[in-house]
Amino acid sequence: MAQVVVLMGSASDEDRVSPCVDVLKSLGVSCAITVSSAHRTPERTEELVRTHEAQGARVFICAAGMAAHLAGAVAARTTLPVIGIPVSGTALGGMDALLSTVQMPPGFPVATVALDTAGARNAAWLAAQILALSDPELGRKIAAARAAMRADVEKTGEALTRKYA
Ligand code: RP5
Repeated sequence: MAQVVVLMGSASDEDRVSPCVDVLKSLGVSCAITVSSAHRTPERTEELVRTHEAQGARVFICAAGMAAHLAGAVAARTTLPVIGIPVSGTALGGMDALLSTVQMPPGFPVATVALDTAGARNAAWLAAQILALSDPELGRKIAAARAAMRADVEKTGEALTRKYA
């Protein structure tokens, strides 16, 4: 059973989305990842939502570029939280995907993160934080990871200070 389901609109999105899976795995969160398009495979998208929800998935993460309707299409079919990652790469620089993902009608939210890999990482962190509401051990892992990030900033900051002293 996957706690988090990661869908992307095309295999061409993979490089931008894969850091999401790395973060989920580092936190021990089980996930399933596949390709489905809101436009090219609407029936597959619907079936994936139905199947994973029935199997106990708790959060969907959806990444897409261009007219990025995948997250919205999933949000229309589930009451589970849906996180959207807009993918860049078009002449519009990703603004098309950002607006398509974020501008959902009231009642059907998509928690939209930043574009591309930065957003992919935060989608995983946000999904983990949602799961941690009912999983204190996961909450402790998230807190420990943040402590490590703080320590790293302090260490690199001090190294930089020494370099220019
Ligand atoms: C979107 O169209 C996909 O998410 C991808 O970002 C973009 C281009 O898809 P391909 O033509 O590369 O398959 O639906």
